[in-house]
Parts: sequence; C-alpha cells; structure tokens
Amino acid sequence: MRAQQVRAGFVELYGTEPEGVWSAPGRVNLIGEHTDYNDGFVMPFALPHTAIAAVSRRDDGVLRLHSADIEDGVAELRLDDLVPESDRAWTAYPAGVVWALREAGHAVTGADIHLTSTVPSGAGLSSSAALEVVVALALNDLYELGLPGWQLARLCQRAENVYVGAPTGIMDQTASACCEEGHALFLDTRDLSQKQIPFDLAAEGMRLLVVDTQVKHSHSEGEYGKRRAGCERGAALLGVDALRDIPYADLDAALARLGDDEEAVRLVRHVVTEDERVEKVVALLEAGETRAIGPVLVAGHASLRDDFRISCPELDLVVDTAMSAGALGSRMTGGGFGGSAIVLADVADVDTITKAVEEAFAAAGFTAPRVFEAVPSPGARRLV
Ligand code: GAF
Repeated sequence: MRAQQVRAGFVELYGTEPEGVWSAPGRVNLIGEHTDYNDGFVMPFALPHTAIAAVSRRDDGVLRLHSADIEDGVAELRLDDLVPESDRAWTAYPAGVVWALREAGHAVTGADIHLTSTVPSGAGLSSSAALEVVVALALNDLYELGLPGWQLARLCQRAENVYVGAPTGIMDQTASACCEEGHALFLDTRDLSQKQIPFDLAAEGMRLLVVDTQVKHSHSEGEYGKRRAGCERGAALLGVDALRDIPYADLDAALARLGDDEEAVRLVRHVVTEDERVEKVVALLEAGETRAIGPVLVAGHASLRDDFRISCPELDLVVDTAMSAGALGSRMTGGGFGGSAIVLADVADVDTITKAVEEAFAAAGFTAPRVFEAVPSPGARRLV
C-alpha cells in the first residue's frame, strides 16, 4: 500500500514510472550501546517502521530528491558538486550515500528519488540510517553493483561520518541492511560477522515496548563525539587498538592501571561490561531463557546512566516506572541524551506499565511519551 503511494508520488513528481521501490527499517537496539565504535558487540533488531523510496537512474550527473514528509520542492543537485558537510538538511543523507558510492569508485551517474519514512526522527530509532540504506540498496540494485548488505552499511556509515559529519558507529546501518524478521542481529562490529538470533517474544507471552520520550537528540552535536573520543583515549592509555580488546576477566586490572583517571575509568568500565552483557543476552536467548535477560537490560541502563552518563530524567523515569509496575527489564536504547527506552514485559502487564509510564510523565510535567510495540521485522528489501 505505502509502496504504491510512493510509486504514485514519484509519477506525479517526475512524470514517469520509477524503476523500482525499496524499503529500509529503523531499528531498536536490545543491548550493546556505545560498543560499536569500540569494535565491540551489538544486538539490534529491525522495526516495522521504514523509509520507502521510489527510484530511477539518470545518466546526466544530476540527483533529484524529494520527501513526501517535508513541505519542500524537489532538491536538484549536481553529483560533481557534492561536498562533505555542506548540507544541514535531510537531503544530506541520500546525497551522502551517492557521494560515498562514487568516492568508492562505483559508477553512479544520477538518480531521481522520491521517499517517505515512518521511522520517528530524533527518537534514537535510526531514522537517518533507514534513509541512507534505502537509497544505497536501490542504487546497488539499479546500477548492479552487487554489494552485500554489510558493505552497503559501511558505505552508509561513511556517508554519515564524512558527508553528514556525525561520528557514529556501524550498528544502525548494518541493522537496517541486514536484520531479519523474527530475529535480533548479534553483530561483531570489528569484522561485521553476524548471527541471526531467533527473537519471538509473542510466542513466549511477552512484548517489547518502545517508549519514545519525545526528547529529541542529534549525533552531530558534541556529547556523542566526546564519548567516542574518551573511549579512544581510554584504549590508548591501556595500549590496545580498541576497548573491545580488554577481556571482561581483565577489567579490574585495566581499571587499576587507569588509577584516578575517573573519566577513563567510567568509560572503559561501561564498554567492557556492556560487551559482556551482549554475550550474556545471546547465551540466555540461545538457551531459551528469554525472561532472564530482563536484569541484564536494567544493568545496562544503570551503566549508561552512571558510568557513560548519557541518560536523561525522562529515560530514567521510563525505566524506574516500568520496573516498579512489573516490567521484566527496561533500558534506554540508542545514542542517548533523549530518544527512546525499551521495556520487556509479560503481555498481561503491558497496559498497567504503559499507563504507569504515561501517568508518571504527566506528574513530572514531561511531554506525553509515544508508546508502541516493537516486533522484529525484515531488513532492507526491494518491494516493487
Ligand atoms: C547511535 C549511533 F549511530 C550508533 O552507531 C551507536 O553508537 C549508538 O548510537 C549507541 O550504541 O545510534
């Protein structure tokens, strides 16, 4: 249905049928936060919310972009004029992907693109990665580049890091490109090796809720970059390439070596324990002990709040309220400083927990949160 609407929108705008229609999802991260730029482990799954793009090739070096979600005309850009960090609008994401493909030597000669997205923006659910990946997949298919999902993810990350100017890791793009329906993706961000872990909560009488606090965040602002630089500094102090290289068993010794460098101690402790938590969650899910991941999620939140210091009052309120109202587990998800939290709960407790969170937000004078159920959905694919 949405695919047909986007196709019709393309015809209205550009006067011809698109060559195809593609979709790419946003994601929610179950566990493994701020580990991806430390070469560590993550475990996202795809949301049913997607970016959908109708696309055709051009051969005249022109890129035309239009979003059904934004009141604006068609942006027309010359490929030879694409310059990193020159665009602060949404168009930087698709244009950055075209730039990254060409920079990597792929003969992309232009495109007409019309898109729309249901991934909430600024909610920590990877709306930018969905935009990037849908365009990358469409051009990969149309220009017959033959790039696998993980390689498209790398190019999209380069678009975001260099063209957009946001120093993010590889998790979101890989999730959007590679996740599978009914599964969470256990990803080693060092070599991008992947394992699809069956994650069917409905079959076990549980639900995973996403609570969008409506506190908007942006990765091109300073705090994300500061954490990343702090982690790199910690790795350098410990003489390793990345914090991934500190085994959990050696954590105490590593922290002792950092002495009274409180900042480095906190960042290193979060990353090393978070990698351990991802491995723990994988082991529990593979053993069929889904309910037991709850306390691991809560421990992850405490680490992000107290050591990494990227939570905010709204996220903490979701976690505290949900746990008091009977949730099995809860934590902030994504980059932090706002965005969303997840709540794992038995079906029977979902309404009580949702109501408790909504009432707690109202009592605190916060903007009402948006609560929805997250079902592990398909990764990027061609629709038409
Ligand atoms: C954001 C980034 F884009 C990811 O790369 C990752 O670092 C995440 O924050 C934190 O885990 O979504």
